[in-house]
Amino acid sequence: MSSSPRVTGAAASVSTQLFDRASSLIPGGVNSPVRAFRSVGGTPRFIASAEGCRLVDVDGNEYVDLVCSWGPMILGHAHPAVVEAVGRAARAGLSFGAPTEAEVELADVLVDRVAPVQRVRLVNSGTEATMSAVRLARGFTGRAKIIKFSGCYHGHVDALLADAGSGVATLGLPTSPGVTGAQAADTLVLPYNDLDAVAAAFAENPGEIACVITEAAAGNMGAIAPLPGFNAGLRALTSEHGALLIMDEVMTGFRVGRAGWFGRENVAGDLYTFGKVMSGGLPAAAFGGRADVMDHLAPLGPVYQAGTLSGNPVAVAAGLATLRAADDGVYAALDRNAERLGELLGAALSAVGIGHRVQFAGNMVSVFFAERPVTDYAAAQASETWRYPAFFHALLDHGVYAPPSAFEAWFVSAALDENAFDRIAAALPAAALAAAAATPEGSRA
Ligand code: HOZ
Repeated sequence: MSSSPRVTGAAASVSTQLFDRASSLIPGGVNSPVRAFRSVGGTPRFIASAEGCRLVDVDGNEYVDLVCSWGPMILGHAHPAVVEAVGRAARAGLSFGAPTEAEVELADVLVDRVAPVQRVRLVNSGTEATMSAVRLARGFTGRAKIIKFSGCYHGHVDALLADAGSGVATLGLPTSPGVTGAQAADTLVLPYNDLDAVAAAFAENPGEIACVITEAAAGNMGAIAPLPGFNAGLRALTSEHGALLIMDEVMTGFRVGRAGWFGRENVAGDLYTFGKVMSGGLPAAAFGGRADVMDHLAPLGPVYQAGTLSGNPVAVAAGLATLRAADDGVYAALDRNAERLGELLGAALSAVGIGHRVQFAGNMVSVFFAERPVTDYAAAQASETWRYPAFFHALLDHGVYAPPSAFEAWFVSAALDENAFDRIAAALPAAALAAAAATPEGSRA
């Protein structure tokens, strides 16, 4: 680590000045709600640059990054091979609205890595991927109803916002105004990790359920891995009832292993959604799956889906370079770094005697202030989330950038080095003490 975080003096920081200005121009001052620090208090840090495992804000403060742009940056920031590929692609033209060779190559890599995926279509965001996959499932089956799980987040798709995780959980919203009753009426929301509830829903809605959509391993209510047999049970129930299983691997895909969560569990979905890592930090995503299902998409079939910037050559170049660099060594480093982070978190919180669970979903990590394992959204909500703001800010003050929400996973990169772990280890005792001293009434301005 080259420098210590600066102690801010009386003058307003540049981040504060920018946030004030942003707040008069952009709702809440941010372009995605979790960034606004609403649930932890304080002012979001405006980032000036990033390299490897470190972020530098506009005031010159340096942080060890444990958010990694919410998952994509498995190689660390500004990886030379990715930056070079992006530069080369940009110099060859930013967008054509016509097919390119590179998007065929990216599709080939995705199909090669995840065995149940036979066809893919590139889109621009994870939201688009899940929205399109659900439309396709409905078009393919001719059924309207869908099952999603409380605390799972599949982007800001109208039909999927009910009881969602991520920012919806962070802000404590049950759903969103603007989603009409009709848009949500066909969404059945069930508790995560509860196969009996899924079986009952199929029994109560015979021949009506088009699909079950699930995060392959939940990461948007904190990290909550599926209990053993849960995903396999979803596979069995959907097959039995003629519904499709959509595995949302936007977060887990190509992060928790070469073949994402599928590679860890070997439970095949009918459709998959991907994003984040597969576009190396640029805006691109994908959905894919069984050829007979995907071939219902226009222009082959009647289910319409399109995008002017889909398969954008610069985003595709970033994704290809990232996936080509993401070899077994990178995945081993990610797992090792997650384990090491978990050990440090556990040791610091144990030392101050607060009830906690350090949980993993592959190499996504979470801290729950809870006495028992957290296996669903109700348990995540029941945890002592009021301890998190103090914990978060103590880490931030010591140069460690954790997610500004108790309901988000922490993401490691393969670029974390000894110096970074030293900083995390040095920051944690104060953070654990701050969490221990927190009260349900206390809040940080
Ligand atoms: N959990 C979110 C994405 N999976 C965080 C990113 C955001 O909403 O800004």
